[in-house]
Amino acid sequence: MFDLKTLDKYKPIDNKMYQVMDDEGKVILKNWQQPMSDEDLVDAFKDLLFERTTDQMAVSYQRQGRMFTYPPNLGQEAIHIAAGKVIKNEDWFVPAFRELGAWLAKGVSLREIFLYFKGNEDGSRFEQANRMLPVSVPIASQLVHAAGIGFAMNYLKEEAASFAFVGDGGTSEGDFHEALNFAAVWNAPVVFVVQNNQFAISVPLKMQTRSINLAVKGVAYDVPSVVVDGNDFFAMYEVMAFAREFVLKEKRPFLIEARTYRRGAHTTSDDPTRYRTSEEEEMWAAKDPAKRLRNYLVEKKLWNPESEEELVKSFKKKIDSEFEAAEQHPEYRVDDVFDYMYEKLPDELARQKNMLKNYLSTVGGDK
Ligand SMILES: Cc1ncc(C[n+]2csc(CCOP(=O)(O)OP(=O)(O)O)c2C)c(N)n1
Ligand SMILES: [Mg+2]
Repeated sequence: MFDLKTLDKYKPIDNKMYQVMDDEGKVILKNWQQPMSDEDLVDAFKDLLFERTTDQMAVSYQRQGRMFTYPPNLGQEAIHIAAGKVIKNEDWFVPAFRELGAWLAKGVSLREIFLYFKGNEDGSRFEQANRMLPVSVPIASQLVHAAGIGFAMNYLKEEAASFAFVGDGGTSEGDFHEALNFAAVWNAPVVFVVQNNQFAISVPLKMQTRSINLAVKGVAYDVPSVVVDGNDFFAMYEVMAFAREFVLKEKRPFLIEARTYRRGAHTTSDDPTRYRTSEEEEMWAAKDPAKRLRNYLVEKKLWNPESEEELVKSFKKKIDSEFEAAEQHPEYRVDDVFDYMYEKLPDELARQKNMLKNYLSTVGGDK
């Protein structure tokens, strides 16, 4: 179990990484106890497979020209499933954009996810997800929202944490530093989760920072922090659960660096073969989070890998029908883009609206 003593042993300045399983799914800690029931663990693995299947299908929908863009999650799923198991209904979820499994756990529907990446703002409604913010496209800007929410939770004396996600690239933005500082000064119960997937589009981590790691960035702000193996479901689950308790009890933020690898492209518009080697990709494929958890379950006789194909088939059916429902959804209209901010549209925006409508009428776009 990850506790205060463990936190003390994994000081970011020593650059140690908290890990429970090795790359083959064998537990490497002494006197370690499984942190959840066998049943919950099998559920977690099914959730992971569901995320992976959805992700693969989303990439192929985009390739078929049925969706505008999509940021693949392949390889980062353990972080998302662990977060999904820890974040409670009353907690706030402040997303980046690459946390699919955690979104689903919070109650975002597949249909909304597909609508969003089809460019339809109805996909940001998150109707069944309590206390979930929409994606904030400017990188790291969501972190200041999370800090403000944490401040509010503390002020209102609510027992609710704010979970905020960001990538390694996002830690170079001013907003990251402002949010950490603000959250620490104002006793905000915020869990900052950095998914360090080694790249910000084509920029590798070594060109992103001279810091020894990303967790160490919490030290100067007095934000306790730790580096965790982001491909190790147990390590992620334990640290997420610890962090939630910690921020609520101590009334201060916590920073997690989840070390992982983006196995797919940045988005479907990117070609990673232009900036990374197949050796590196293979090295990380060997640390795959699904493989490690599957091996652990098989070893404990909790999982029959032969049943997986049927399960994935049933997932695919469900995902396909949700995608088809998203395709039937009414298109977003140009008027919807312009009509809700001002009572009377300013001249410049009126000009832009006309220009866009004229353009769309020539290409047959606006409905
Ligand atoms: C302020 C800002 N600058 C640039 C971009 C374009 N952009 C979108 S994603 C991205 C890289 C983000 O990298 P990282 O934070 O590591 O997250 P990852 O994509 O790896 O999950 C960039 C530069 C943006 N959305 N916002
Ligand atoms: Mg990144």
